[in-house]
Amino acid sequence: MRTAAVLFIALAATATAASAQPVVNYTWTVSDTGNANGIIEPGEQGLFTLSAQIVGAPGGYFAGSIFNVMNTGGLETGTFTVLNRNAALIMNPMGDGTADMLGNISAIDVFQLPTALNPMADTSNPVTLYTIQWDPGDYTPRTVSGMDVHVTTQIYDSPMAFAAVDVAGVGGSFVAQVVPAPGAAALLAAAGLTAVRRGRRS
Ligand SMILES: [Ca+2]
Repeated sequence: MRTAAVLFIALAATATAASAQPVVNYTWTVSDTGNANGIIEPGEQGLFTLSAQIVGAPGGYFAGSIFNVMNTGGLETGTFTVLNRNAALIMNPMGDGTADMLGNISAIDVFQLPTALNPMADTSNPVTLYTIQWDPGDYTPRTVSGMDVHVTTQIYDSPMAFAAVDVAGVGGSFVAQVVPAPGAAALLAAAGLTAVRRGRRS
């Protein structure tokens, strides 16, 4: 009973904090260097793009973050080849997108000064932070996945703000498929459809 009561109080406190404080939600999109269908086919590299959306600060915009990209499955089987930051967010361009042996990328920094000091600031919300390119090396069929973890997250909480403020950042995750032949995924999907149709007829 005591544990349940403590848990309830903790949850209530969390809910209150979430409703009162701005938060930044990070989201990944997956594409590729070929036909951009998000399936990594022979000759293509994966493109993983991270965006940040501020919730709870009307007129606020992204200031910066230091974060890691964690390999949650199979990324060590290929190589991160390029890191393309949003051109507005290169005030402190630490971290070049190089992954370690385990496929993790550490301490990437994106940051911009406020519009009052920096007319080129990107005030989009959501805002695209960067794209990392991943070369699978070979096209053995497999699923790879990753997520972002944030050491810090800062925003300018209004259009007039001069100083960045620390807020909570909620990381996101991505999943991508590597396939051995062009159209393999489409063939697999077609085979699945055929099986479904056959199943319905019988
Ligand atoms: Ca593709």
